[in-house]
Amino acid sequence: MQASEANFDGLVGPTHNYAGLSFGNVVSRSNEKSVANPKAAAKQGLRKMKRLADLGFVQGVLPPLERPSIRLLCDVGFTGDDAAVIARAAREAPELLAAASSASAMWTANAATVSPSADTVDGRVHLTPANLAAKLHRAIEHGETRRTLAAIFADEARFRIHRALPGTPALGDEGAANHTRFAREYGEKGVEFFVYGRSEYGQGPQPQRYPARRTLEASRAIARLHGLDEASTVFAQQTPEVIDAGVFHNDVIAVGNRTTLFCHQRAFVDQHKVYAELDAKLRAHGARLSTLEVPKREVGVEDAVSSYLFNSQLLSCADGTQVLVMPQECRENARVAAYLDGLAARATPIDEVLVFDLRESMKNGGGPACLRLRVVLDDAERAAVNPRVWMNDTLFASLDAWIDAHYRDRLAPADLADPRLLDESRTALDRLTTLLGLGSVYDFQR
Ligand code: SUG
Repeated sequence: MQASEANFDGLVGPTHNYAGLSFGNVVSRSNEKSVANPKAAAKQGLRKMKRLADLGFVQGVLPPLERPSIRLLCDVGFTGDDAAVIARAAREAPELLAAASSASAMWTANAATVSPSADTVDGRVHLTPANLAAKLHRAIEHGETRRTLAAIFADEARFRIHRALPGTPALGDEGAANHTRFAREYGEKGVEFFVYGRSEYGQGPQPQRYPARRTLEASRAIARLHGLDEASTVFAQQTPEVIDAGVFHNDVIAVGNRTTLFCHQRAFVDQHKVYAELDAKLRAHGARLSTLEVPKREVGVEDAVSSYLFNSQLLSCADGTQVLVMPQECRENARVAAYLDGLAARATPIDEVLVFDLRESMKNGGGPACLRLRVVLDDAERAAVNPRVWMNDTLFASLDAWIDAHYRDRLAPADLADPRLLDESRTALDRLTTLLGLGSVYDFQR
């Protein structure tokens, strides 16, 4: 069956700010309390979507969630009307108000884990929203995410949307950021690769400094829920040292596409065994793994974390060549730039690079690959997706104007106490549901 990979990028929400909420995400912590520009952030993301759509890639958009989350603030005991809830939270628990206000749903690589229909036992596309249990501001996403996914992938004969796993450390799930799928052709059965930071019940090394957000147990649970078979799944552990160096998700140190794995030399425990298992399982489907490993003497783990080289998107063009979609920080790091120059001179699975300015998201530790959720779809499945979310000239123009109309160009931590931000955000999202034909997905619309 003919299939292609669609990338669904998260539209950056109107409350984008730098609150330092993610211990272990060293880049975002270093920008804590700096002033954000939500309008610029949303436009940077939108321009990436537009350019990739213009180049012929299948590009969709996922909406932001309702923030600040009055629901969270009420759940932790603040009462009164919305303005009173915000005012009391700002006074008594500004960190909870910050968690309730994060625009973190923009990083849709964490929205869900997705298995294409070619891999699953019932022949449907399976999506499991990630519980994101490691961080409060992210743990409140999955219920709303599930609702928006259901509005976009509504056809239950083709799409199965699970509930998130129970939100507890043993089952910490970070979604597609720790999942890659390899296959000769998108529409053929492939090998699904789950990368975890630690095991709750098994033995094994653990990071010492920063938390490992995803567990082996969560990975196995997703594989079971999606009906994947043992012969076509591989589970690998992230090197604990790289987590301690700021690699809080696997997509900060590795990216895969079709039969290519592009990764750092220190990405996985028993790295060569991991390659061998992937290759062996791919062979059963008539494919071979092609690994492009970056040696640490050329690019250190710190360079990978500060440049986000591996948080690039690796995309297949219609002619079979592959492009690496990277953030401009890669050009600004001398070692990474030198590596990339060397790459251009060699025959590798990467044929071209495209560079984007995603500075606002990058300062929170979110690069090109964090901003997208990959969904492999065959032609019939693609036709069953809500058609209004596909990026094209018309949608670009209307979203660009919508951002101009509703977004601030400056948001400092103290501004989160401003009750007008809630009204502005709701007005924007209400309009957005019309633009994207989503119906009433938000609490405030119900
Ligand atoms: O979960 N940053 C996000 C970045 C997520 C990146 N996603 C992938 N690697 N796929 C996180 O750490 C920072 C928000 C703040 O501090 O304001 C934040 O949540």
